[in-house]
Amino acid sequence: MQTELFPLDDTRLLPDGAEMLRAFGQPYLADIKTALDDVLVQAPTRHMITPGGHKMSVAMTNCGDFGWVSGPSGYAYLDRDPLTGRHWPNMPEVFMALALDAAARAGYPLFTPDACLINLYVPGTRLSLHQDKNERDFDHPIVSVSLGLPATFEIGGLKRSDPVQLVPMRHGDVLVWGGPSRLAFHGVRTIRKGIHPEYGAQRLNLTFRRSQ
Ligand code: MD3
Ligand code: FE
Repeated sequence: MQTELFPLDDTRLLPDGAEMLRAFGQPYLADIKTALDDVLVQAPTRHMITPGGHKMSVAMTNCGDFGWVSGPSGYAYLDRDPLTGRHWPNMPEVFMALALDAAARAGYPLFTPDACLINLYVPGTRLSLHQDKNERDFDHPIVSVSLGLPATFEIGGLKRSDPVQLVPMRHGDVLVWGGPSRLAFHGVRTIRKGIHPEYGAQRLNLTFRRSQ
């Protein structure tokens, strides 16, 4: 049973096509931590530069066949890490297993991600409202897994000016969005101070995508 401490936790108001799977990652979390530590050694997180010339407060890296990168000349999915010139680390089996399991549960049994973007937040960090539209085919959903400190997602509509809904995300929660919600504006509110028993003063988010 889930304890309801958060007054704004009304996931019935999620956009059509978005599905919240509370604590769905739980059985995978121990193996995910081990695999993630290994990925982060091979491809450390870094603060990418936006096309507007700003340094992102969220630190990012990737695993899988392709990785999302941002730089002064724009956004792209690349098969190599520009920092090392090497291929991104392989997608760990436990990552893939969780992504496929969650997508199937949400009604996307054919989803096969080729990219996993790893976002690292420390308290004070936020991700401003944006759309994920650098993938080739928006028919594929995206699967998001939250780890460590809690966060509040802002979920809007298809226009930047649409009102946003606030949805809390906690360690082990999984959100799948596709169909009519695939291009919804979204962001992550400033992470509050705290210490997570496994991740310390950090939040990590995995987003599984089909980039090509
Ligand atoms: C879209 N990452 O990497 S997805 C990203 O917590 C990104 O780091 C978030 O946005 C993070 O591009 C996790 C947030 C999200 C939540 C709900 C949505 C995106 C959504 C609902 C509909 C569409
Ligand atoms: Fe996004």
